[in-house]
Amino acid sequence: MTMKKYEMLIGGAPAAPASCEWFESVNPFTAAPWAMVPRGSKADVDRAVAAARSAFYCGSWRSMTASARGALLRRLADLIAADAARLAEIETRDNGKLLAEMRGQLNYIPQWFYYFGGLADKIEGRVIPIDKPGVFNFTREEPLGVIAAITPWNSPLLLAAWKLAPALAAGNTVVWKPSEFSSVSALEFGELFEKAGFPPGVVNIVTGFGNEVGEPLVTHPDVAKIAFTGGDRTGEYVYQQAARGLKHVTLELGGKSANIVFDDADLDAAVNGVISGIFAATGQTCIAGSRALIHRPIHEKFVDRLLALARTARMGNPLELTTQVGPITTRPQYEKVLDYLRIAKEEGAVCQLGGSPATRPECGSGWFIEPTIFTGVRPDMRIANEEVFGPVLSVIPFADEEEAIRIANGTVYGLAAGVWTTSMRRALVMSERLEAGTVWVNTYRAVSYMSPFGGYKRSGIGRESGMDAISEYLQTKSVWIDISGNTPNPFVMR
Ligand code: TXE
Repeated sequence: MTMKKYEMLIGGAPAAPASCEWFESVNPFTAAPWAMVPRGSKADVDRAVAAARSAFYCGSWRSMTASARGALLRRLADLIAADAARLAEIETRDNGKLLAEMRGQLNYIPQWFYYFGGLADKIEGRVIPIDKPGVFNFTREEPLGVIAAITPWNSPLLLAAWKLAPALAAGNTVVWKPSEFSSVSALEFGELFEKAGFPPGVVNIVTGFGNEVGEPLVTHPDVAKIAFTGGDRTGEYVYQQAARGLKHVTLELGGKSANIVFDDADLDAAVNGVISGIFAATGQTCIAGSRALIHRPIHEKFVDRLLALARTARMGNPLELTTQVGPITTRPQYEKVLDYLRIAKEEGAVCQLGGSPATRPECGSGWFIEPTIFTGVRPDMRIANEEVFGPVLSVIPFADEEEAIRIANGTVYGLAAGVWTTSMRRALVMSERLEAGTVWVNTYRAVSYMSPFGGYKRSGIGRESGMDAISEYLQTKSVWIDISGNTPNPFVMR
């Protein structure tokens, strides 16, 4: 079978890479290549940034009314909705996540473009009742310029939508670098911008590797802001590079989120929530509830229930709608998860379930790891502190609220947390004291285009989604107009 050879999107037209090289995109279920992705380089980044810059300063985008911009975003949303099933299948082939999950994401992605499309013409400045007589002072909210959007492989289009929708609504232009492991859906998605009627160069897509495309993009002098989702180590490096150019950044990084179950919880709901928090998406989500903190009085019985439910998980082909746990997306990630299984065992954690590659016949030649549950995990172990990004749950007992908070807040991360309790007081106290950008009470893994999302501590900087996100792509200008008609003393501050 010949594989489709893709092109990038630069200045509104398909673009072959300057390197004339392509690399294979590999299907994690079959471990076989299925598409050819352009290997971009600095030369392509330079072309894409130039196109984005020219679209920002010279093209029709600049002069377009905010309402027309919003209408374009909404038209794009309609096109995504019409194409959702096809794009979802492409994502599953590219990253091995369940088709059911990717369909859910693709059907939901249009909402980001409807929401931010609606917001485009509600970006307003203020008139300041300034303390100085004879002066009129007002503010304007202006776009930043060229935005570099850098996205990972786990939810390729969803995480791109979180950046593109507010960036475009605010009037910026974009160069998007998808993950080298999941670029195909991005390149297919790119075709929709032209169909929706976006002027050429407003959105450009350059594919390739982090060091060959990501880094030249981050350090490009004409890029105003970097909106990045990925690992915290890479995020830290990107932040350092961006600092040299004093660029704006939004960083959405990893997590080691605690799912905390109290003895007064609805245990049916809590078992379900803890299992979905770690095994949905094969644990490959930044918000994975990878630490289950269980109140001592119910620890034993709760672990039994977790094991019973986890044992029923159906693994296999992610394209089958009945599959519940799919493969690990990339070979390096698979090896990383296996490493952590070894580390956890060496540290003395007790493997109650899984702990090895899955050899079930339905897993074929994919990179599968059995859903794994460790008990006897101490908060100081590496398995309790480092992001595994796989189907691996660490269970840690706690005695009371104080200890739960201490353990939950005891890592370098702070992306999300779950609390399971029927006590209103406990829900409020915990949601206040947990150091996390999102706290879910009696639910887990809920996100919306309307609600701000982001991390505390090493989980990130800035917020995506909701009203907070638009200000991440704007800068405020203060305009002063003298209306006094007087000529003031030039030697004193006005
Ligand atoms: O991500 P990277 P990787 C975590 C997870 C995972 C680990 C590594 O723990 O095991 O990160 O995953 C681009 N300049 N998360 O290596 O490297 C890269 O090409 C600019 C959490 O796949 O962070 C890709 O497009 N860009 C996470 C993007 O950065 C660079 C999602 C993310 O890649 C670059 C994914 C550079 N120097 C992994 N180097 C989450 N928060 O959801 C790489 N990139």
